[in-house]
Amino acid sequence: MKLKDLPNEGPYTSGDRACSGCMAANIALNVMRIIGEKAIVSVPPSCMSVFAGTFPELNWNVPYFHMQFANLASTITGISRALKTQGKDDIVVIGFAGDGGTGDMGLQALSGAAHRNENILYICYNNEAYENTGIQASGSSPYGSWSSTTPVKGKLRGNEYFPKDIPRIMIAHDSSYVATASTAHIQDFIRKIEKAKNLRGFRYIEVLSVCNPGWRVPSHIGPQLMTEAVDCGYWILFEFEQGKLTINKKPKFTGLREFLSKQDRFMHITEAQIKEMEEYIQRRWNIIQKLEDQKP
Ligand SMILES: Cc1ncc(C[n+]2csc(CCOP(=O)(O)OP(=O)(O)O)c2C)c(N)n1
Ligand SMILES: [Mg+2]
Repeated sequence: MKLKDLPNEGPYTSGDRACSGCMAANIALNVMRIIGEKAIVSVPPSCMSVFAGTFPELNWNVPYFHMQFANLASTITGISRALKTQGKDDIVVIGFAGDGGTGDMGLQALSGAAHRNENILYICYNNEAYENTGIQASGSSPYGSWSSTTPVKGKLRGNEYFPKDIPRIMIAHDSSYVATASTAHIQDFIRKIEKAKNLRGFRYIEVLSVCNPGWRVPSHIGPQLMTEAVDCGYWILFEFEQGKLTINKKPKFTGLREFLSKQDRFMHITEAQIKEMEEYIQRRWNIIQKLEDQKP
């Protein structure tokens, strides 16, 4: 489907309380424009649960469930199995969670669901921190980034760890479908959500999600940053299906410095840290390229 063919609105309605320019809201809106009304949605504690999912002001025009932080994948597994028992095969059961709810707190339930190939679509909007509770670092926070738990003070230069690679963890489960995406690459995004809608079994899509207060950036800059993230290799667009990985866009490997310099969470970053990030990007690229070369 082309962007122009999508309905202007979907079952994620306008009037949420997300920050201006929030890419997580943009992801919810666009996923639901593609999936349509035959869906059941569930969101654990996160920005998305706060800005769109507090009764009686829900933005979801489909059945919606909120649960505890660690058990999104188990919750949607239960919903999916109940639908199967009822003989209903045309409803997409979707979980949306942040990176903390996915790669840290929710990883155990997520791993179990992937291992059992549950019939669910799990979408992680990765804004690279526990943003909702005041910008604490998560396992997905980038190296060198400032957060309220990775301060910049004296010898402390922000986050000392490199992010864990959740899509690769999901690939290791040999899941039915795993993809990374960005709404700034909208045609690729539409294709992946459509594909996931039509597939059955465990599907995982991780979407980069700029957070203006967390990344310390102005509210208009999200799409530009996500474009730059793909160009410099910071965010690699790929998909894994039936044991085969495909890279969807080869990075140019230029512009990392400019990408970082636009975000005040990296305001303090040193030359040595930039070099370490460049090396990390290259290391990860080499691993993903090797996965692409592997035969299913
Ligand atoms: C067991 C438990 N621990 C902590 C919290 C508090 N809490 C609510 S949302 C949140 C952060 C969620 O981070 P993430 O999943 O990345 O979503 P984001 O806020 O970035 O959208 C935390 C720590 C909670 N609700 N439950
Ligand atoms: Mg987050």
